Amino acid sequence: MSTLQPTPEDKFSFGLWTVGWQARDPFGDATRPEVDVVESVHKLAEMGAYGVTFHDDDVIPFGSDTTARDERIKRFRAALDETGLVVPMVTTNLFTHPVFKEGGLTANDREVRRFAMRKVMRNMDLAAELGAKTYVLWGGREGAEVDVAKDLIASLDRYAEAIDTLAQYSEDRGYGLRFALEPKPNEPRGDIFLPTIGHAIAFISKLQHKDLVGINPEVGHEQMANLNYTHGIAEAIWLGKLFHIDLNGQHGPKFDQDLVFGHGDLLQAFSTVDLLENGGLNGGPTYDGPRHFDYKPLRTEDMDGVWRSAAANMRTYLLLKERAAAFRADPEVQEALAAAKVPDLRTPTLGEGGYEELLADRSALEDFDAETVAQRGAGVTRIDQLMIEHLLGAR
Ligand SMILES: [Mn+2]
Repeated sequence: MSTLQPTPEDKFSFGLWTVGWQARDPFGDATRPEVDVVESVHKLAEMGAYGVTFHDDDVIPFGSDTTARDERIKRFRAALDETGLVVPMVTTNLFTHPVFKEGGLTANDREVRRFAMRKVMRNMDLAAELGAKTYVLWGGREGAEVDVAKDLIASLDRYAEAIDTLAQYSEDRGYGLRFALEPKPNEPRGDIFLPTIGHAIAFISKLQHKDLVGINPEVGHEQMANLNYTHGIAEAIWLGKLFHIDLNGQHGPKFDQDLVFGHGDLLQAFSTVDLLENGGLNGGPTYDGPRHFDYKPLRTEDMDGVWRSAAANMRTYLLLKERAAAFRADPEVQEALAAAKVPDLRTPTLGEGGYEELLADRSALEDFDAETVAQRGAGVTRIDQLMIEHLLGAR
């Protein structure tokens, strides 16, 4: 079906660090050569992506002088102009250089914190220049291995100070950026601050610029914490805080696998796509931002495998979108959902008479037959199997 050919309307975007990953891991050296960002931009555009995202250091090597920096940016911009790819999101690398080993925005060392803040601000200038709308902050080194070697309360003060400062800077310069915090429970730090969607959203509620700050949840990061990604983004959508998403795959709680989207927990990938595409009030989309892939091509692969993995992310998303649409359109599914009272959950529990009417309703308590009602099956297994049958192409 033609719908499986990615087009810019699908809003697929990739981090330059994904296809550019040379596959160095804690136990082994790189298995692939360096990839020129210009080549990545062209390849991704040919494959039907609409955007690329980057950390400052992905485009401009750490420590470049102004001349080298300008030259790198010029080449990158030319590739964007040639291909029509957009830059919807930009982020900062506050984790690779050893200077950030004890933290960036929350390092104990104030000099490091001030450098980290300047590094973000400089890259925000570039983000705005390239038309980015979202600025992601993943605090990979914001955390600790030794709890008492960190003032945990002061860390949150400094984190909030940094994010409010960055938001103020964007406002003062007219950049119009929105900020998206990316939770992760651990790795590279033993424990990372703002470890889950819930922690991040609660943190945002204390910020001065809370309206400008939302989240960028990543599939594998929630699943590393044994949490349900679809439930997590549902809450973010409900709160108006799903500013961006990072799609990838993960097989349960273990190290961060960064697999291709759908190549980990496929059933949860299905419910994620179904929520994003069909979870709105009238069965429409709940999220209109980029479908951004943040994954790592397997270390076993050569460059051919890298480009195949990039295509696999988009094709898997489109396949799941197609299966989810077929599932929703199936009359037997609709009937099973109705039998399980799924649509009824949208009806408010109270009637127009409020709780007074509820108190006066004897059928709600005095005459309520809990024993009989408890005997009704909920009809969930039927729905589960119908989903599996659609996913396996049996319907
Ligand atoms: Mn990510």
